[in-house]
Amino acid sequence: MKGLYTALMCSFDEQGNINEQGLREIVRYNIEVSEVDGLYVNGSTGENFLISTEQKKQIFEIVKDEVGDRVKLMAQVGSLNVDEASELAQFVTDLGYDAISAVTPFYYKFDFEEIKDYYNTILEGVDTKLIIYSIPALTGVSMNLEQFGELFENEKIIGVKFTAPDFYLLERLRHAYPDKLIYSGFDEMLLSASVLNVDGAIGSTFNVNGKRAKQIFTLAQSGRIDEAREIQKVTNDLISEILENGLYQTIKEMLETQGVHAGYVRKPMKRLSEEKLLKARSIAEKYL
Ligand code: NGF
Repeated sequence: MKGLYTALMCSFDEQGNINEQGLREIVRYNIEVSEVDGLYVNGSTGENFLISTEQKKQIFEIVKDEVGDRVKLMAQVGSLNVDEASELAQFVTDLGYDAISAVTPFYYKFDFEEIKDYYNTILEGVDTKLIIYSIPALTGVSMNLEQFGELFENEKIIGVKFTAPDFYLLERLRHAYPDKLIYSGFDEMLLSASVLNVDGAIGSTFNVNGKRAKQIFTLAQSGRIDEAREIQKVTNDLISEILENGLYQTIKEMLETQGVHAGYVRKPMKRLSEEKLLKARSIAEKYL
């Protein structure tokens, strides 16, 4: 399960319906052009929190059908509705996904016992292994070393997608849990995380920058830090431009320039203005 996973985008049409062909094209682009090791399906980048349970299932099915066994697949099933999360965990297990992942429960101020119960409930009755999805900036949920340790006591919890700029905690986690899988979640910090010996990374910008990301990771693993730093610099120039123009919308438009029908974002996300569309195309021309 180690390596680089694209946090997969989903293609939606103007009405917000799933564009199956577009989604299949995004999958193929990631596997055949970017050559990533796996796909992280229905995460933030997949606009997961904006779609219905049926749409989530449809996306899981289409992606598995398109991928087959070509790359590893992780399914983000986390939800404020634990019943939905459990249902999706069972659904993707039946489809043959390699692992599930679940975002920490958010919005309400859940205490740690509640968070632990959430994970154990999702895992009841399914054999699939789980990666915790920790993203404090969006969920407001920060966990410390001991709390991660308590979650890891459940042997089905095999790792964490660590999307935080806390390198002290990352180093402590790596040291304390050498057998757990740690994935870096911020693409702009991939080199720094790789130096701390993470097992892989999961990122939105890999949809268009997967090759560079893989180079950074591979070079860092073999100690070629100066070369990795050069590529992280170009990557961060690209990420800065993407973030300034609108993250998911810009990545979608960049994919469109490559003949991949990535489509539109779902409301309440807004579409790019004409000016920003042109900017997205010029970013693609510069970096792809
Ligand atoms: O999009 C976000 C929100 N984070 C992603 C990634 O951690 C999300 C990250 O790649 C993800 O994996 C998912 O879809 O669930 C950033 O977009 C990137 O580093 C640019 O900041 O923070």
